[in-house]
Amino acid sequence: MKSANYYEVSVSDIERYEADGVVCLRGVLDPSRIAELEDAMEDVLAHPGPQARAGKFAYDTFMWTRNQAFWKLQADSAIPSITAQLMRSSVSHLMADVMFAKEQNTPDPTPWHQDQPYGWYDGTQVCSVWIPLDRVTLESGALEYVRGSHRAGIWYRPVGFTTGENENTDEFAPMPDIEANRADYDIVHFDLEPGDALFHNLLVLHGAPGNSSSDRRRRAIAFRYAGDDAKYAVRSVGPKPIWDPGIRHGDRFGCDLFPQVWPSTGNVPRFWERPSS
Ligand SMILES: O=C(O)CCC(=O)C(=O)O
Repeated sequence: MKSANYYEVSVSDIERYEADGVVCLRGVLDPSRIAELEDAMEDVLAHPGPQARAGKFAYDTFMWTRNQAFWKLQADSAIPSITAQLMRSSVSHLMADVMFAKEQNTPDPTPWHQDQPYGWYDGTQVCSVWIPLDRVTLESGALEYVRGSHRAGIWYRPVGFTTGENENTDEFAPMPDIEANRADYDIVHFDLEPGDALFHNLLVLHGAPGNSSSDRRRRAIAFRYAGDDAKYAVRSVGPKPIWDPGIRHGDRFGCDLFPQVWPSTGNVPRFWERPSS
């Protein structure tokens, strides 16, 4: 079943997500929604937020608190319902959004990493969606995954996206050099069209080559979600939420900065009216 706000995920796709740590769903967003997100991304690139990085490999985060198009995807699309089904969770909370724009002829790789050690969420029901706005191939920087790597349950140190270096912490295991030992890993990638989306577990190892295409940008927007068993985690390293969320380590989600998006509560956060601080 597919409707504006609901997409029934097949059992085989849920099982693939659980086994591989990633599943590709085709045609989950229609062209008008992709066009809205393209406009929104250009707006964010022109007006970067406090945690943004500019340049040919640009990124930004918490765009949904400033631009309604990113919130609209939560309130009025099938994406939150898909994440709840994949996590086998009764709810889905929005934890963060991140956009990645790799312009053509940009050699910068996305280093191999897991998302969860960078994030403020403990638990196993944690999921990301990666939504490309351009056709994506390996040449233009498709995401690559170490299939099934989330199942080992090992948390690796966050790696600086600009430095490629492990964060200095004993909290997590050192990140192995996957790129230098690719043959030892079961690495997969997906060629994507706008409208397709990749859903991955936040512990699966992934990275991406640079964009060596001479005529194709590689723009994508990712959203992170947490389900029933997830709790807020304050970490010593890695990025922090854009504001103090007003909850404490070990608390359940559901506050203004981490709202429930499935099932929809109908609440409309008004962050985009918040004065800048
Ligand atoms: O798009 C990229 O280069 C990185 C994306 C990523 O690592 C993620 O969404 O977790």
